[in-house]
Amino acid sequence: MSGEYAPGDIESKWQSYWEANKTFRTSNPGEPGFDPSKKKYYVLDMFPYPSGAGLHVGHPEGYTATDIIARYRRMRGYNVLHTMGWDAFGLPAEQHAIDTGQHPAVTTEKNINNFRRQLKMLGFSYDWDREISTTAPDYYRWTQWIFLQIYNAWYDEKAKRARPIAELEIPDDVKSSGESAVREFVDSHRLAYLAEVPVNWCPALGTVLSNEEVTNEGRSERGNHPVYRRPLKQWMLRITRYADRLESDLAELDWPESVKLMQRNWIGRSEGAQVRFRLADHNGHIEIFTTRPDTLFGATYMVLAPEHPLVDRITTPDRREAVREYVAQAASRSELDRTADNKSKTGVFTGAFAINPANGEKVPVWVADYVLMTYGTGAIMAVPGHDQRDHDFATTFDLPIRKVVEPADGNGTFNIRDAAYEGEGTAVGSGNFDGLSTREFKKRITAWLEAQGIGRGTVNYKLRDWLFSRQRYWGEPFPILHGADGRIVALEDSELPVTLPPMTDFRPAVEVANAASPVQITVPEPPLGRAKDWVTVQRQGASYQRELNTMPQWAGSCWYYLRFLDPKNKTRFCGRDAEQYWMRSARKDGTPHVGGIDLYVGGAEHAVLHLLYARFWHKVLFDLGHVSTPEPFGKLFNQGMIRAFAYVDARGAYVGYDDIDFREDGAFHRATGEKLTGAVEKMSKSMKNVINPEEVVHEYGGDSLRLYEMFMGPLEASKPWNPRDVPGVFRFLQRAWRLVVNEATGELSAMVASRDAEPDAALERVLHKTIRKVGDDIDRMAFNTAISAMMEFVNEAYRLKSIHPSQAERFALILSPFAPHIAEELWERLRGTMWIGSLAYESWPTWDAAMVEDSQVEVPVQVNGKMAGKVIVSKSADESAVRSAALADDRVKGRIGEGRIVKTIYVPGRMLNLIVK
Ligand code: ANZ
Repeated sequence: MSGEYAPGDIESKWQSYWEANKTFRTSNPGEPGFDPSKKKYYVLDMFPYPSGAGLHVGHPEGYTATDIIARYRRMRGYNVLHTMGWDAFGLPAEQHAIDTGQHPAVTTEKNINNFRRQLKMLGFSYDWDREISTTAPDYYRWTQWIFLQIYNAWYDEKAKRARPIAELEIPDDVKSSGESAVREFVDSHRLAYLAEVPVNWCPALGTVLSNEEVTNEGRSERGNHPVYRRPLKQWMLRITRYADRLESDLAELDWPESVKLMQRNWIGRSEGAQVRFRLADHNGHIEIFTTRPDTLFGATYMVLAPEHPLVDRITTPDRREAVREYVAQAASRSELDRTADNKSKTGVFTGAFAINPANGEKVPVWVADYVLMTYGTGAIMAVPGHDQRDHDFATTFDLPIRKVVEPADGNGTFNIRDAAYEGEGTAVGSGNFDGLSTREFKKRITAWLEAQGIGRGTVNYKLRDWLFSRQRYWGEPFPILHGADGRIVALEDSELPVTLPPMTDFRPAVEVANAASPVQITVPEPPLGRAKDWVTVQRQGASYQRELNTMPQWAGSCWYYLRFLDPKNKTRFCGRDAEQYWMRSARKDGTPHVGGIDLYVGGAEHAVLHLLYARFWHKVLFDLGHVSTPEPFGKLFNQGMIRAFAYVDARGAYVGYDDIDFREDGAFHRATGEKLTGAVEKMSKSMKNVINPEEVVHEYGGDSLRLYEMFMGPLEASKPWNPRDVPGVFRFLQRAWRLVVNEATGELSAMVASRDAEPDAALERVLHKTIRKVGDDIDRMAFNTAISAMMEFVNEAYRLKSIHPSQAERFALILSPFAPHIAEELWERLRGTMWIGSLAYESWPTWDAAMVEDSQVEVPVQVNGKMAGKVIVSKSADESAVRSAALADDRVKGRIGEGRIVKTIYVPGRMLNLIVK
């Protein structure tokens, strides 16, 4: 073999070796090769959606990080589970299939093959025998099974957990009302239910979208199409029942605080009180929800949501027409639009009044669309002095504004006429409660309201139930049948999977709006409706229709980490032993950890939805006894976004890298010679700054790509790709190679000393430090600094022009998690005939405390309290030794000048201060 560093050759050699020998195959408990004495480590990547474009540089970023950790942990003696699969259902696959005229199954398979090939080029140590795709019937069979678990469960508020629907107690009065009443009662408790709800209908995509898939501008995240509100019968999952647990269990998780905060905001827990206002001229009352019961004395009017059931009843005859008109008009606006932060508020007076329970005042009741029926009680007490929305409204309609909270800092310039004061402070204008702090007031008034029987403390959540139907073809079919009488029948487990019918025309019925034909906001039948043979099912003599919607893309990714544990299991979603081994973890004190996956790495864009939905499914499975931990992802890490320089010419047109000549003094257009301006941007085709990882691999090798992505900066940071830096890490690998291999002969290089020689002691010290640093840095996920340390080690070895084989071997071992191919090759060449096989399960090299202890310290020296210089002294040096070292230093000498030292203050190892007169 020739001796040059040829990544292409050695990388394909080792990839074939790992594949042929199943080097990274991982055994489950009970399987041959399983070692029960080892601890487990489950490190998971967010699996990719296999797009037609192939891998982008963001994928290898997180995947290299987890691969480093997986390889490192193996060497540290753990059983490591490290897997990869495909999140392959969903809109883009289908959109692509529609654009190209190919069936989504065909496109998806092609894309998966391409992704797999590209990932293998990077040498990731996945157990490929565990590969899964959410689109495979033997996978989605279990997605359907979990849906049935959810469908066949209800939430027991007392026990605070889900229970099988069979255990739901039916009240006697329901029982006595007959079978259909019982069925209705049961259905209304299921965690999956059908409901007519206002949905986000996107005609251009031909589907309903979840709130999360709609932008603040009311357009689809995907494709930026207009989205309309309309009512539709949809499958909903009762995630709201889990709001409190989803919120409170966050505290236990080792996640970035920013992600926890986003989830908390999404769940939107708010503590407050429900208060009844008696109607002045009717029987009955209006119940409101407020987070500020302490402002009750400042409530000068009330507002009902336009959809509130009381609106019709209390509106006085003279106001009826105006109110009806307003309510009709409000119905066409989306919630988003209604709650948008804007000063212009609309509304109408109902003619009715209610009584403020705090002071007995009569307050007018209005209808306004800034109050939503879907939050709290759908009615509010309006406190314009202390709520800006109410302030805007009161200003518009000339309603009284009253100050009942004085800012604590006594801000004298504050004027309640100009704006609401929303902060806390001291109560004023509140009768007996005056002078109380906001917090104290809240407590007292809530107790008072409770004592009066007109209110109570409550908690509300912003979280809504999860809309779970999509009107598309390329998704999991529901295991649900509809009877002719409207009855819903869930399939039995034995009837799964319900596979997608093969269709040639799977396009959604889309509408494109234009001036000539405005969109029709009626929802056409989903594409599955056209698979006539599939749709109708005969069962026990009756005819049923299959559910025509499919599940959203989130479904498959809600539980894939569980299937990885036991992907071939034919009788369960995953085996119990496998689940308990890989998911259960103990804290240092032996108590179980909330979540079983030891490390989950992915982009911050999944902070809310995927992670929240998966936690919800996991908790349902936990409640039903199918999994053994209450949380799936114990530790989460978000990688930063990789961006890249985009270059424009003087006209502002983007210029691609291929047309650029990069020189010392800047970037120049190859053809015109024009100097270009560059700025760091998100990678995008339109800005011509997309880096194709495959091209980088072809030019420099997979090891260099891995190393570069880890060397760019801290993993969590957003950072720009710099094409000119890739050769830098390539050269480091080449130097490491030449340290060991003679390029001309392919033999070991002359720098590799004889095995019989004594290893150089100074290099040995540097090596021990490097081993410690690289290990610590991997634990901290600070890969860039680990790489710097290895670079320094190589420099040191070059300086000495000699390295002992045992030192080179240990270097290869610590390099191996980062650049596994070259490390395997160096290891093999160093071990020579002593060795056959991979280094993947070698022990991580050890370091000696004595070897890494620094024997010298740097002590700052001050003269009269001002920094004068530094001296390097032995750790054991005493005051007089440090002082003489200081007096020998030119800068210190200069500072002392003609002066006389009258006092010496020495803090051992930290500081020397010379007092001079
Ligand atoms: C009186 C009040 C006084 C309020 C004050 C706030 C400040 P969060 O924190 O988001 O939960 N509200 C209640 N139900 C509503 C609905 N269905 N639609 C629109 N607004 C509603 O917000 C709770 C506050 O939002 C409640 O507290 C209520 O206004 C309003 F100085 O009540 B507050």
